[in-house]
Amino acid sequence: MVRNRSEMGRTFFFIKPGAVKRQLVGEVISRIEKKGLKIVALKMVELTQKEAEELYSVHKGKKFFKELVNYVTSGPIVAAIVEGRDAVNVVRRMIGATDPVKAQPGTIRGDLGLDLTDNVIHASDSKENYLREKKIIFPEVGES
Ligand code: FUP
Repeated sequence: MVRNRSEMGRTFFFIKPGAVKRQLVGEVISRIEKKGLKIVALKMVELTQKEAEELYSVHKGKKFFKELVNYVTSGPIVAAIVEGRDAVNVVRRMIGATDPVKAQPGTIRGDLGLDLTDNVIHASDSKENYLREKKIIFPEVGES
């Protein structure tokens, strides 16, 4: 079905180091692809301390900030940009609540995680944050 271009959107997510170590990359990407979202960009990287601090800059100063930055820099992550109808909100609903204990079964965090910091996946929560976050990992991908 041809969709109105204005309904289309992009979002950014990354699979966290714990989930990469647990070999859940295929499972997570498969769920997102099966939903109908199209992968526009995909890469495995190790975040530098500076990149991690930029990604989580909204949490700077909070007591869990240092632990969070240490955790996301502890091993490779798999980051992606995906495209589809209302992508930001669709992916946020698919990942579920921040704390996997509270995330509904059927969501990525609800089904695949248990720990709050090691909560499987990060995804942008607004178009503004998508543009800010994707620039850190995918500076070569244009804004749209
Ligand atoms: P989310 O957008 O769902 O990833 O949630 P937040 O932006 O509120 O939190 C960012 C990350 O900080 C979460 F992935 C988990 C981590 N976190 C903690 O480790 N401890 C806390 O008390 C809150 C969040």
